[in-house]
Amino acid sequence: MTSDVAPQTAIDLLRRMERIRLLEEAIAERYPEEKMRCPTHLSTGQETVPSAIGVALRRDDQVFSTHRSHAHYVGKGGDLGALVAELYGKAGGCCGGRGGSMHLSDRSVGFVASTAIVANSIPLAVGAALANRLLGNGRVGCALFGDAAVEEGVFSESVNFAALRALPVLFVCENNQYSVFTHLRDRQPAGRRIHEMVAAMGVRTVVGDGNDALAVLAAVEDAAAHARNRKGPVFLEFATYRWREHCGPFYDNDLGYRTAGEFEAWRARDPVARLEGELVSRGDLDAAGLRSLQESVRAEVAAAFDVAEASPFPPAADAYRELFVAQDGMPSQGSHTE
Ligand SMILES: Cc1ncc(C[n+]2csc(CCOP(=O)(O)OP(=O)(O)O)c2C)c(N)n1
Ligand SMILES: [Mg+2]
Repeated sequence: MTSDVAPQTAIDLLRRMERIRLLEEAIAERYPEEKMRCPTHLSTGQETVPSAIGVALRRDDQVFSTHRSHAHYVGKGGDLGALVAELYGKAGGCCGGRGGSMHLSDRSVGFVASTAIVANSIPLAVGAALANRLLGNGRVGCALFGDAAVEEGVFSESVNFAALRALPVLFVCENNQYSVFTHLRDRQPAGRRIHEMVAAMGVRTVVGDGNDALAVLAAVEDAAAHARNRKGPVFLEFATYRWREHCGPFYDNDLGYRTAGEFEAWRARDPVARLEGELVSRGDLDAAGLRSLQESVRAEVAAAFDVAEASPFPPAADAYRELFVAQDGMPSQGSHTE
């Protein structure tokens, strides 16, 4: 029940959503400075699911992400300075400035990897879940992905194996209806509902409104308990909407692949504003408390850009470090010239 969410938990959820919103808006604003030289896929409008994952999962549960990775990292508790420095290609980035926007990794918060190839981190989450089961460590693996990922073969293979072995893994689909410019209706047969397709594979499924943050949190908490209690994987599908262009800082409603009316209808259901209103009406925050939360997040975002600006670029020789694993299983420390 969403009303059961404790005030501190609800405020934690809102703080994560504000972090994503304000950070992504700052990235969009500062992108034209050309200090962030990697492509960026922003999640403005899609703040709910990554934040709920971060609140519901344990710090050592492992999240695997996609091209749209910033929000997933921030939601899981990632360091804002380490993220922005990574976008700047600086040594202080979470991957030493060598990964960029789509290749984030930070094991200290259970954010194992993000990759740019649609669906290819899904089997990694299943592999982590298999290891967790064998090690008996009680951790849950979690794959976050978009609606297009379910069209890749490896998605079905991963779900099948996880179902067969009842692995502790969550498959979390942020269904924003689009794969770049192409709507679901042009990619999948009429009448298909993704969660029904997955349910037919023998997996517990949940479908929900991705703009209803408290309901999303309740669903993820329930799913995580299910997976952790050895009851098997859960597939969760949440309806959401990307406000900005697929890749980059701008709006692209002028391109014609979606209508301004559709965009406005989703923007009117702003998930951040909705949760703000709910917490005030629940009495978890008053207007002053909300303002001070927003101000503290604004300060965190500004500090993150300061960290990125102040961090040095990595030395050129670092480009070759840790690319290969030697026979002893340790990362190679030397340069590789092949
Ligand atoms: C295997 C593969 N095919 C195509 C692409 C090009 N591509 C990058 S993102 C993307 C759209 C993915 O859509 P979705 O999974 O719904 O995520 P969203 O961008 O909507 O968050 C595509 C087709 C890719 N990176 N990998
Ligand atoms: Mg999509």
